[in-house]
Parts: sequence; structure tokens; C-alpha cells
Amino acid sequence: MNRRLLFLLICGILAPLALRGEDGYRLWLRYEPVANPDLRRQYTEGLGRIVLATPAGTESPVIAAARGELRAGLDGLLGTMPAIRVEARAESDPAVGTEGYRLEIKVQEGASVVTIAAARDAGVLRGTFALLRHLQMHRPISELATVSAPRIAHRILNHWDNLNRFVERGYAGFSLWDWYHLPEVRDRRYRDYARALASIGLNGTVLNNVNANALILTPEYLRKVAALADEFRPYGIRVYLSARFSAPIEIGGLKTADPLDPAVQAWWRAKVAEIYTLIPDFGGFLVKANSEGQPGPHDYQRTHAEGANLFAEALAPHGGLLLWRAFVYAADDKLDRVRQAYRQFTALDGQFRDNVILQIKNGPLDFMPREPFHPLFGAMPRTRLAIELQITQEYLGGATHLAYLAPMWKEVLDAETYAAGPNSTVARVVDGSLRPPGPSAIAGVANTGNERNWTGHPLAAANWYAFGRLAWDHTLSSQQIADEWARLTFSPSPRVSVPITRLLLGSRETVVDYSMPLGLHHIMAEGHHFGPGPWVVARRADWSSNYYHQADEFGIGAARGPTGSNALADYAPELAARWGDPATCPDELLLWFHHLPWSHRMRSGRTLWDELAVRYQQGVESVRALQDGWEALAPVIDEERFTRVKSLLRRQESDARDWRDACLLYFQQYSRRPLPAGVEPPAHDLATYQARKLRYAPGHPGDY
Ligand code: BDP
Repeated sequence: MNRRLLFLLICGILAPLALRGEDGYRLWLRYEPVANPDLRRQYTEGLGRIVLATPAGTESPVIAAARGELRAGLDGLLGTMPAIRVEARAESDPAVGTEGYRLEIKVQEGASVVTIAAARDAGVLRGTFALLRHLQMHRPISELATVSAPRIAHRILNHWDNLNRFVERGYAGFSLWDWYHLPEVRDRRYRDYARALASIGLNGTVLNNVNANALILTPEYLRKVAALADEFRPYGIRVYLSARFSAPIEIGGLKTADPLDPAVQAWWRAKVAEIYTLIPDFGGFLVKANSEGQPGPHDYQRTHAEGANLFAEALAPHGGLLLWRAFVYAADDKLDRVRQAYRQFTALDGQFRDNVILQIKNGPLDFMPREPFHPLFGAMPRTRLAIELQITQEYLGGATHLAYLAPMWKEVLDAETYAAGPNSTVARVVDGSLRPPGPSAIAGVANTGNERNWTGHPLAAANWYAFGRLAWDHTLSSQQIADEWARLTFSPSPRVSVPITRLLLGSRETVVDYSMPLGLHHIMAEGHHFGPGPWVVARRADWSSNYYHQADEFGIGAARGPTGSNALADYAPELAARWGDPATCPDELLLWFHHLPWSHRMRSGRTLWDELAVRYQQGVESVRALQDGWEALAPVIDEERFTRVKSLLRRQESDARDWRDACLLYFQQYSRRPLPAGVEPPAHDLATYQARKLRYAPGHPGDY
């Protein structure tokens, strides 16, 4: 039977089954048939021929991957297979940079030709995915022409995956990497993982947890790492590893890991050379040092710069990067935890080698539902700074709650630091616009696991997608990204994509409202971090909730002005002035910076206590609105995903009520004020919430 007939037949059979169950495996790369005949004709005619144009014009594994994707995509969407030719195009195109692409559509000799032009093969692959995205979204072919290049050079997923496949703060099953069976057994999923990354513009992945096991650097494991690198290479994805600072002792037989010791330096040089023999395009190392019990240069009275430079020197001859994490704080340091990294690293500005990038979490604490941006972004003009975002929702309900995070990331990326005058946003610090020339990077802690749909919650894949798209272009809006994702993942029809986009957009603020409103932070349950715990007294003061909420009979909030920890002084004077005055500090950050009386008058006219209660209530009501919004989508969403999301939202509503009731009851002990009208009375007494034990919550390192 001819292909076209077969295609039409299949479309005919499938049309009534359009809402058949979807398990989510295909993510945003579904390539569903274009049913509208006019559009299909438009696409089929427009894509008469496809030219892949690079300066060399030669075949390569990356070009083969692009071809493969075009075949799968066009076969799925249109049931056609236009001729695909690779051509040399010598002239350089500064607009596309090294990884970007240009899509063109022209009529040549009576036939329409689409050209995907790039300076490198990887750019052709990116352009291929852009073309397929355009078609999947049912956009007019006349609007195909475009040019696009990434704003940040290294766009990297960070997996917090252990060698035993446990994923720290992972809520979607176990690690994707089946270390035990590697290198011989290569799961088909590795390829699909690389396709997913490439399709959203990512180009690197750190395979193992920042709380690293030195074994990953042994020859046995490096062969496994090399196998994964081989699988990812055709998709332009480089592999990186988290390196344990004390590896020279643990697997190298040395007595020290002192960064200034020549034997240690030689050991790392040799180790790096060994890695590059196996993996010629190895990306580099990520290091968590002197943080939460991890070894580091301070163990030898050396600085973070001396520690980072040890690795950087070994990597430099091979073109490798060293990503050094700025997430450092110590239990015995009396300085406010949110100031500690600032104090340590600003003192080292200018001391890092050129291939070092300091990787800084978006906020100064730890991936809370809302934080101000990390003050280091405005304070290290001579150091390259990467931003680390957390895609996995450690403090936003794991894979149980819906929280679309693009608005949170945009809030930070667009934040004004005043580092070099106006328009010194965090994004421009990170993308290198305001730095000395050199590499730029962005990292996202992955929310993937071996669950069939990759991310557990069917809507959590939106965060993976959003991270990639923002890493490529941080000027895209949250709305635009949500709309793309909804169209690709569910349906290009606005009947489906518009309401889904709406649900996604407000969801993060909803989580803030029912968990940590008005700038509250770090009041979650201990250990697994799921659910409320404003009463937590941990073995360390800086892991205890009252270190942060500081609630007492007078009021609530962290005093971070001049009479408190003075963390405000770590920001530019413009920000310190604005945030330092409760009258001008936005409500969203109020209790991050201020300890205020319960009677404090808010912008709304309510007292602080009433406002707090109303926000918690609002959070619960917003989850109910999410439920209603989802319910309305029943006729247009496949049964499998619809039911899963529906039940998860039911759970989210009950969790939101717990957050509200537990926190309000706890704080009410101090405020001694009644709940304002409209706030539902708590379901239980405080002791009931405090006595609850959530066992074996996924992703908690203490529980497996
Ligand atoms: C915290 C997590 C912990 C991580 C740490 C980090 O609870 O599991 O190891 O961050 O980023 O948020 O190093």
C-alpha cells in the first residue's frame, strides 16, 4: 500500500480515538498526525525538500540524529518523507553563533525548500527540533523563517542521582542510569533522554549527585560514564561529573586531598587525562565542597578559590569547565546563614581561574518557594557566575503538587542587581553580558526518574521543558513557554492549551500562599521537607524553623535589617533602601527581611496576622480553583493523564489545608488573635499536626 494511503487510513482509524490513553513517555515530542487537511497540505507543500546546511556540508552522527528526528517527526505529523539533503554553506552567519540556527523557506525551481542552516552540526539539530516544534504547534508555515541562538553557552541538567539509583530529592522513581548493567546494556531510554534535552536546547548533563561518591571516578565507573556519553553525543549533549573533593584519598591512596599538595595536583591531572581518553568531549566537574558535611579545601585551611583552581588547572588543557558551588554554610558560623556564602565568596572575587564558574542557587537560602535573588549575583564582577535552579520541587510539593516554576525563575532572572548600573539583571550577569569574556552557564536540578512519564506528576514535565527553553533564551515569557508546552504535550487546540496555560501560570503562587506566604521560608517538615513544620527544632539551629520565622509574642519574620542580621547590606543600596523599609518592601518579601508586630498594617489595610491567615486561606482556595479548572478539561484530555492529575490535585488540596491549619495554629500561639472572617477553622488541634510522621517520603536521603 502506498505510504500516503496508509497514513490517511491510520488517521481515519485514530481520529475517533484521539483521546486514547497517553502515558506521557513521549513528553513534548509526540508528533501526532495533523488532522486538518488544509494545514497538512500547507505543510506537505511547504516542506517539499529539506536542506541541512553547514560549512562542511558533511554527514556526521549529529546530522544523522537530525535526519532521524525529521523522519520520525514528519512521518508522525504528516505521513510524508521529503528529501533531506546535506549541503555546504561556507559563508559565516554571525547571528547563529556556534550553536544557533537559521530556518529559511524559499521556492526553488518550482518547489518549496526549507533550509536549516547552522555553523555547527549541533545547530542543525537544534533547528530541526525548532522546525518540528513549529509544526507540532500547528503554526503557519509562512511564519517558519527565524534565527535563534542561545544566550548562555552551557545549559546543564544536574542529576542528584546516586550510584545505587536513589535520587536525592527525586520524586519520579529511581535514577535513569542503570549503573549496574552499564556499559553493556544501553537502555533505549538514554537516547530518548538525550532527544528530550536536545529538543529544548540543553547541551550538558551532570550525571551524579553533588553529594558525590568518589567511585564514579574509578576506571570501572568511568567506562559506564563513557557509554552514556556515547549515547548522548549524537544529540550534542556533553557529560559532566560531580567530583568528590577527597577522591585522591578515597580512591587514589593518597594521605591528603590538600589542593596545594603536588601529589594531589598530579593525581587530578592524571585522573582528568584518563577521563578525556575515554570521553574526548567531557564537559568538566561540578563540586560541592565544605557544605553540609562534604569535604573541601577548608579541611586544609585553603580557600574555595584554591580548591576550585586545583580542578580547573587539571581540566584547562582539555577545555573542561569547573563548576564550583556557592551553596556553603556552616553550623558553627554565627552569621545569618543567608549571608555566609556572600561573605566567603566576595572575598575571593578575581581569584578563580578562567575556566571556573561559580554556581549559585537562585536565592541565598535554599530553593524556597520564594526568595530574593542571591546577593552574590550583584557582587562578583570579576568572576563568572552560573545560576542553579531546582527543577525538582523539593520545597514545592515534590511530584505530588502542581507548581509551574517558570514564573519563579523569571522573577530571579529578571531581578535588577544594580551590579553595573541599571539593567544589570541576574540574567545579564549569568549570560556573560556584564562579565569578562569567558564561558557562561545555567544549571537545573533535574526532576527526572525512571517513572514511565519521566517526571511523576504529568504536569511537572512543564518545568523540565521551561528550564531548557529559558536556558536557551531567558527573555521568553513564562506564558509563552507554558503555551508551547501545553500545545505540544496535550493539543495544539486553544480549547486545551489556553486553560492549561492558565492553570500552570498561577500554580507556583498558589503553593507560596498555602505554604510560605509573605516571605516566610524554611518552615517545612524536617528531613523529607514535605508539608508543614514551623515547630521543627533540629539538631542544628540553622535547620530549625524558628531560626527563620522568629515568631514570638511581638510578631513574626526574620530581622535582616541593621538591627538584625543586616543581610540587606549585601544588596545594592537601591535595593537595601527599598526592601529595608516595610512601607516599600513588597509584601512577597516582607517577612524575609522584617520582624514585624502582629498588628502591623499591611497594604491591604489588614493586620499582619489577618493578612497571613487570608493568604493561607487563599492558597487553599486557589487549589480548589485548579481542581475546577482541571475538571472542565475532562472532555478534551485523555483519560490516563486526566485521572492522574485529578487525583493528584485532590491530594494537593488536602495537603494545602494541612499547611494552612498547621501553620496558623502554630503561629496563633504567639499572635493570640482569632482567625479573620472567611478563613476556615482548622480540622484538628496543633498537637495532631505535630505528631504526624510521614514515612518513606520519596527522595529523602535518610529514608531509603
Ligand atoms: C538541599 C537539599 C540537599 C542537597 C543540598 C544541596 O536538601 O539534599 O544536597 O540542598 O544543594 O536543598 O547541596
